Amino acid sequence: MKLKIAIQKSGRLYDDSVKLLKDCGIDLKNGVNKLRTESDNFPMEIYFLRDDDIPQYVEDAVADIGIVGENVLYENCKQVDIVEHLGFGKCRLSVAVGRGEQYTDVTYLQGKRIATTYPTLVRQFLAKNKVEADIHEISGSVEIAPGIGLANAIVDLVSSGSTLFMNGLKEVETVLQSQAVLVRNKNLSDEQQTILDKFLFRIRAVKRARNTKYILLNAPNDKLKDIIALLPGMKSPTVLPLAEAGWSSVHSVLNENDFWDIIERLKDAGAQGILVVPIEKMII
Ligand code: PRT
Ligand code: ZN
Repeated sequence: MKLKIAIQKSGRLYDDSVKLLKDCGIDLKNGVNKLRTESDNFPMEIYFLRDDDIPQYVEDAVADIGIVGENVLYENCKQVDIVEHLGFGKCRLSVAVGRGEQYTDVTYLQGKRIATTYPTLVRQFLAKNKVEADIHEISGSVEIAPGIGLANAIVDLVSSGSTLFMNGLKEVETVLQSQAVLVRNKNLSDEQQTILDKFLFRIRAVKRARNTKYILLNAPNDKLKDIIALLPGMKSPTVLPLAEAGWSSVHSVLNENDFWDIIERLKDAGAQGILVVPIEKMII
């Protein structure tokens, strides 16, 4: 028995999806063919597909699980379960209008023409905001639609915002925040679910490690109390004596989000020789 996972064949999610498998210790056989491969050391078969097809394949149990952007998943409205947010492929689906437009709120869109590749999500957004507009579905290069007079506004994915900027547009509303998620078929067998649980255990250890750093520092013993108060640690920090009397080495873990803030406070509290190193896996 092997768990079948569908990932993007090429594109923005490909590298991070393959890296996630690798970081989970799942080796892929190379060069089998471009559509599918399998792992030698984990009961998994990997299918490489277009991202738009992944929700359907998982709903139909052609694949048991899949990695896909929430934007694609919600647009397609397929019956699958989200089992984990993966923290990559982050972007937002936004409304954008010409930079010179006077935009105050969503009523601006009333009676306007909106170009998008996400008609379902746009329809839901307009209904929620009680606005009626004409949705013009196009299959790509949405950002050029206002410039060529095809639409007054667009709804498209944005990450850095440079595509909008280069096309003379400004972002005015967020329809959806999106990232890659792991989805699963609703009717997995017990055996399939057991493999998925093993995979999930590894994913969570990898995700936790990515969000955490290991920190080592030296501290004079009379400052230890203040310094330890700043460092939660997994249970509590490790404190070891240095060869030089009156000094200790303190080891702990730090959350990526609090990182700079805590480093500054540690320095102010008297910490010296601060080293910060990545963690590969983190099991709690
Ligand atoms: O061939 P296939 O159908 O599998 O791939 P695709 O071309 O449909 O998708 P792909 O590879 O472009 O994107 C896959 C997924 O990556 C998307 O469904 C999103 O979940 C996620 N993602 C994250 C993005 C972006 N960021 C993103 N910036 N997808 C697309 N973009 C595009 C956006 O459409 C716009 O054209 O990048 C441009 C904007 O980028 P900025 O940085 O200029 O704002
Ligand atoms: Zn696609």
